[in-house]
Amino acid sequence: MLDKVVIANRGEIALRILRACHEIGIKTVAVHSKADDNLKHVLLADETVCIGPAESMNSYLDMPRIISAAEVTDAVAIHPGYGFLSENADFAERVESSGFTFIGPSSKAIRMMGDKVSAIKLMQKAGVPTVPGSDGALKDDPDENLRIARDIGYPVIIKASGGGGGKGMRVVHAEAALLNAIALTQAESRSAFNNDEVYMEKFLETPRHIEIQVLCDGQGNAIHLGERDCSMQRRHQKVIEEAPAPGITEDQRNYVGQRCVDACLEMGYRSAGTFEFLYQDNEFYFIEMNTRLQVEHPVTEMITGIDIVKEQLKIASGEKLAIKQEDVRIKGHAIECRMNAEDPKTFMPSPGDIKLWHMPGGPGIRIDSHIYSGYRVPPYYDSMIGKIIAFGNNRKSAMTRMENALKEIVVEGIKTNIPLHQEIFQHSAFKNGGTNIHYLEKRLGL
Ligand code: MV4
Repeated sequence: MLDKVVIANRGEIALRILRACHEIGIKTVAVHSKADDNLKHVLLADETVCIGPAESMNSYLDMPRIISAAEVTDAVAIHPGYGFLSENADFAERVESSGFTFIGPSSKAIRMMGDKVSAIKLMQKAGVPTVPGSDGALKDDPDENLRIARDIGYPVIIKASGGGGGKGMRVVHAEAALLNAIALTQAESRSAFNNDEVYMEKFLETPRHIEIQVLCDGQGNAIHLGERDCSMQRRHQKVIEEAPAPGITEDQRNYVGQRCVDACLEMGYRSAGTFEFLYQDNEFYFIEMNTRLQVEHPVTEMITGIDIVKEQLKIASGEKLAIKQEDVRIKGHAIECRMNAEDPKTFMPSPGDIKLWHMPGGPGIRIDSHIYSGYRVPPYYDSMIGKIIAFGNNRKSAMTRMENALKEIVVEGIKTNIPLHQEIFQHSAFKNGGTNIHYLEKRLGL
């Protein structure tokens, strides 16, 4: 097993990684900014290294400082968490070439999936269903591009190959706007991603966002852990996630899950990963792969009983995956609410002193949070302050437990989005399940 791991992140996920390490006897190094010396995982870590000022650019995003911290503490591996450097192929490569283990996929896999055109090509080769589209990057040929769009049928969407997560996309509703939209998206992505490659897809108007979790050891063993529904979102920020996705049958799950496993084996993928799909009219369409641990991983852990972070650590230490696909049993239902330090109406961040922090409990309630009474939420980072996860034998039970848990929460000193969650749990469309990605923004009148 790994001897000592650098946790190159902050907040709840840094604490989640520390807990997994300590559970299996791995020593931890918390690297943190000057604004973060009171973070819960920093107080609990075996060793700590201050790597720079509050600004992420010179701390959590500073590759040499993080690698130096691993060197001075004699750590053997680095866990990047999510966000920050987690999907930066150059970072993974520098970690590898400095002689440390990157707890995640190879830099090669990160690079290939980071390039959306090459990711889609790989998926098609493995039999993963993709969105009808341009079959690769668009060429500098207006007539051909007009023909491709006409064949697909409007509306279409132009996406930057270097984009993802909502950056560098443009919807085109009619032929008259196509060529200009391509040129604009190219120009934007050249300046934003230093890559002007763009591609075209049929624009799906009312999809759900459903993703498949995979675990692979890079030694020929890969499994999927079923799906999560992440459709409840605002401006590409997920608000509520759940697993399994309402209405998805076991046959659908097995089919699309197995195609994802095939893709992992095809590319020799290692560690945890997530295949993002749009789901509309009973069909799955691959859009992107995330090569990191995700915020919403707990809902999958709750319905499978598998500790995804511990599995990442075991895989990184060279162990073979001990779980076979037939051992993966989906039981019950889990829902996660992301707690943010923000105004529930305006969504403006609300950092500050937490005067009182009281979290719910009881059967089926899990809290993943680094917050404690007396902690000050700094203004420099993401406003997520934790996650409430409710598990039940079925969706109704998980929903009831979450509704009751939300009522138990007391946070004083800052504003949170708990009132927003309470409101969403009153919506009959959400109670019924299966709302699409536009539901929340429409319902909020945005
Ligand atoms: C799409 C789409 C509709 N049709 N692609 C946005 C983020 C990036 N991951 C892909 N995105 C989308 N791609 C086609 N062909 C709609 C979106 C989209 C979206 C997807 C998932 C979750 C939230 C979203 C919000 C707006 C648009």
